[in-house]
Amino acid sequence: MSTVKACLFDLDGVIVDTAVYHYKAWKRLADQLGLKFSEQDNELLKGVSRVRSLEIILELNHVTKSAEEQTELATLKNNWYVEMINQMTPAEILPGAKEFLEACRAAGIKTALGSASKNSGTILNKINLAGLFDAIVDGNHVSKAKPDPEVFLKGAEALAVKPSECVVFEDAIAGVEAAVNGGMKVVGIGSPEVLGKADMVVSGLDKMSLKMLNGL
Ligand code: B16
Ligand code: MG
Repeated sequence: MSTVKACLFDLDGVIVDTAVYHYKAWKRLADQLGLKFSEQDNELLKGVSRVRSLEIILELNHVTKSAEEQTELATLKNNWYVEMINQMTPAEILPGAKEFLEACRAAGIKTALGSASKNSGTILNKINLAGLFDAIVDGNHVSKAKPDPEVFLKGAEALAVKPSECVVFEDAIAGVEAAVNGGMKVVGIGSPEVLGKADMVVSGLDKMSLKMLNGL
């Protein structure tokens, strides 16, 4: 591809593993409501918005709730989740993430966050990484969830680069699809069996180098 001018990063599953906290908070809610919710079910919520996550849990249990109740339940879950992420520290940054962000910036490659989370600001401050992003686009700035490319297109716009000059790093299928739909190259973080639509798949940012961007 032409020279890479920007790297756009998903948050949960790429920079930190907040899925464990999402799971604990959703599980607490499910238990309180007498609903089933397993760690395997939690996989379905990765990269998915808060509202949609609750809908999925209700659907799995064949339960319906009014829009008002859903808002209350999602808020309750988020309060528990925020209590946990407020305790996060830089020790929770996934291996290689900080180093790769620093390498990008040292090479003049711009960096942006592209996350579905409305709590990304809190998380980045707690893990002390906010300063390594030139732009932050998250669930507070978009109206269309991944696989819609909105979050990444807004990131490219904020960095004043073309989509074709961007590489996205994503751990969720919907996120990989969002990048492809936006006309961007994408590196999947996880397993090739799951993230088959990505241009390249690595197990984590510790396995990534700037050199590898040229092969995309
Ligand atoms: P919040 P990402 C996503 O983050 C999580 O993967 C997903 O499980 C969560 O439901 C979503 O953020 C919304 O999070 O409730 O904090 O707004 O992977 O897009 O960085
Ligand atoms: Mg993710």
